[in-house]
Amino acid sequence: MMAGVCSRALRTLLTAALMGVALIPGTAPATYANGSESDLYWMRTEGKFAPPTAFIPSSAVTYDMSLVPAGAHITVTELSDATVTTVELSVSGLRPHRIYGTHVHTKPCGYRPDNSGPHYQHREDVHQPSTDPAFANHKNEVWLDFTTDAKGQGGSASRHEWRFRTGEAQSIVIHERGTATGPGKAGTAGARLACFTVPFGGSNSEGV
Ligand SMILES: [Cu+2]
Repeated sequence: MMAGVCSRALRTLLTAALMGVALIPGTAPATYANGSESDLYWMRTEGKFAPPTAFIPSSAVTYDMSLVPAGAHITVTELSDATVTTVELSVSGLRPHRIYGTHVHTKPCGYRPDNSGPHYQHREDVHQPSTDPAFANHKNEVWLDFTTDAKGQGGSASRHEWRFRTGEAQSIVIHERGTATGPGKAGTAGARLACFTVPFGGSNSEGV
């Protein structure tokens, strides 16, 4: 009981701290993480999208500069304890009034859009790519679809009662349209427009 209360207080505190960092203007793109030795893992990382051919490689790669322009910005935070994982995403510099499907994928971004691998799944579907709604759904995967405002800014958040398996969640992929949910197409969201390599934390156990 006490552990629950403490963990909740700590979560609030860390969320405030992460938000505080986010509010500092002019902060250089960087990653902050506390490591994953304990039950608690927090991480905040940001990036500026650049094409895969950029002279200075970026952890944020755009494959379609008309829909995710070079220079667009992304910030991702994760906060997990023994039982709950929350992920928050915010973007700016995208096309206005547009829905972008967005998910956590299993591999880091690469030169090609498919380098980021399939979606991270808590319970893994043996059939990949997985389009069975029993597996490809927002509870078993991390979906972070968002709609941009008039300025091209947007954001979303997810909450799951499980933790990532260590090393198996490594990127955020932004797709061309909102995520489908029907049989045979669940989890699909069109072309992979952009990708951001993210150090999601996890646990060697599956958590609760
Ligand atoms: Cu995806």
